[in-house]
Amino acid sequence: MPFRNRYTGLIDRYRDRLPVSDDTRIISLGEGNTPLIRLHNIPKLLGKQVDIYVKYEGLNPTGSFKDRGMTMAVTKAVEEGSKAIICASTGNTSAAAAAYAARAGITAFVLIPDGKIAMGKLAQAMMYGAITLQIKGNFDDGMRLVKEVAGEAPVTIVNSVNPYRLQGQKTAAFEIIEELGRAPDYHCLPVGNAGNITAHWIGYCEYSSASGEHVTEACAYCNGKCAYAGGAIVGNRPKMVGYQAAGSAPFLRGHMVDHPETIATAIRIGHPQSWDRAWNVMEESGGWFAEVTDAEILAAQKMLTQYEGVFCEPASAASLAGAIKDIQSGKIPEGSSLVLTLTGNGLKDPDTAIAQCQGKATLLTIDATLDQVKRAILDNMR
Ligand code: AN7
Repeated sequence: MPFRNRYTGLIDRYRDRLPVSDDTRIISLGEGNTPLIRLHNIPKLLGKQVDIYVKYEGLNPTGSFKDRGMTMAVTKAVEEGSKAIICASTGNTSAAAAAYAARAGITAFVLIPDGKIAMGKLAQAMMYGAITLQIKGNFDDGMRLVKEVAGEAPVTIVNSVNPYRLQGQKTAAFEIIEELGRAPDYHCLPVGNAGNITAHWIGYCEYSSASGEHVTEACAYCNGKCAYAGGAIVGNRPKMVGYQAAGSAPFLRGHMVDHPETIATAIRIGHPQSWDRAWNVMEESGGWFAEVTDAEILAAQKMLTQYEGVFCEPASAASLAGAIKDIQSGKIPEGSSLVLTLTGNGLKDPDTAIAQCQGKATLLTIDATLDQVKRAILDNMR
């Protein structure tokens, strides 16, 4: 007898809205179904009446939202007979590709910028057994090479230019609507290649529309076959807000950026792959792009851990950093509901976290004596 109530991943859960058949062998690690946590303390600190939820995507199997897209991309690659996948990555895509390839029994090749990915992500790619190519270049160089080599070698690209990636990632929007009962007023995400913001918009549009035809230009991938695509919008849709790191902000500059820099290495991307689609998302949803500095990103990351007990990686904190600015300026008015996607787990980047806390009062080195432990307690009660 099968165990009937087991959660078996997002493809199984949203099978009717994804491009799979009953015969498809699903490659899953139980991704999706991540917590939507209501913030209690930060809205009070801001002194604003806003209802903020964080979608903690760092609790996916490899620690980021990439698993949603990768379960679909690898499932379809295997179905189509592929024996190897390839991606360029700032770290999280490579971790997910490596894990799902291992699960499927195929080879993963990953191109990562030498020295510019967080330690946890490098450990993942290596442990899962991906052939890891560190290139003397950035993500954008890697992406160009991946596209070129895919024409000359038997490998399937699993970057978000692969249409199945966004199909998997759209399911985060489904989960949010199901949990809240409707879409939030604003949905804020960090933006690198802009695949995820596009995928969320596809998800919101599909869910909010009646049956019929294709509703959104951003949803170029479904070819009008979305189960929920339709002309009539029956539910609400959020304004989509995309935050970029100031040193890697092509959407703010209005053109590609050749030498992107930011401490949030996950979004150190100057040539976004979903450029046109993301602009369409903004136009259709009435949302906007904004930028945040590295200092603001780190402050937001610290705030989330210290005041809410939620540890995300720096890139993810861009969504909170940006939302705080837009709430404080009134651009996001009081009375609004917001969902912020926390795209990756804080454990991915221990170096940045430790560097941020080094020398701070919370890290004490003491003798192994009762006296010193007692003093540390009495001196440091909140
Ligand atoms: C934590 O892993 O592009 O705007 O190669 O890892 O959909 O690109 C990572 C992107 C946000 C940006 N937050 O998402 C990669 C990669 C985290 C990320 C993004 C990424 P997109």
